[in-house]
Amino acid sequence: EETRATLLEKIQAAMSEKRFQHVLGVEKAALFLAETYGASKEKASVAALTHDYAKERSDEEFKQIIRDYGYDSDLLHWNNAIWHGLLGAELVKQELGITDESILQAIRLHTTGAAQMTLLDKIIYVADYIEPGRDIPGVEKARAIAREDLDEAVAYETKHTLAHLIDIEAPVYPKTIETYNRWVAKKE
Ligand code: DGI
Ligand code: FE
Ligand code: FE
Ligand code: FE
Repeated sequence: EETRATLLEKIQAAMSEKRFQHVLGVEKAALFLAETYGASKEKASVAALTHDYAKERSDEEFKQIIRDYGYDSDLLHWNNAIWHGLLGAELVKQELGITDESILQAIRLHTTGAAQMTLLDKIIYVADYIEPGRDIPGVEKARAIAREDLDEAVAYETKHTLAHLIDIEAPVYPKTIETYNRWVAKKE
């Protein structure tokens, strides 16, 4: 177990000052959501602080992790956006010594969400989107929804993220579609 100060030092050393400020903002938002919805504040804090730990690693390092850890080679065709959480969780475990599976899962799912999400997964997914430093269009609406209904906030974020990906003609990761189908799509 690391002290908070040691953990913060390692995280700060792994990223730009701008990204470190984002991470501190996500922690603030995650603590608020944990308080509001009754999750562990300790876990929300650690997951928030570590969620983008690996974002500045090279594509080569991620490709090596895909090979070394035996991930499906289809993952080789994706990019940093998809790798930094899913594979970043392995680096958080190895390098920061965080072994709590619920925290590692929240890190893995923070970019795409998932059909099945725990309270902690939802908190990190939403906190990443609404943290005080974000200025994406609609973020004020997302913050207002997140104060009232966490599942609605997951749906709002998922819908707007997918709409943005389609707008810029980015490839959509299958898990992102699964998240959309579970949390946004109307049941027939
Ligand atoms: O790491 P952050 O910038 O704090 O935020 P994030 O991890 O939620 O998202 C990182 C990027 O990933 C962001 O530009 C949106 C993008 N993204 C989310 N879902 C998908 C995706 N990119 C692609 N190509 N496909 C997806 O399904
Ligand atoms: Fe991220
Ligand atoms: Fe996000
Ligand atoms: Fe982030």
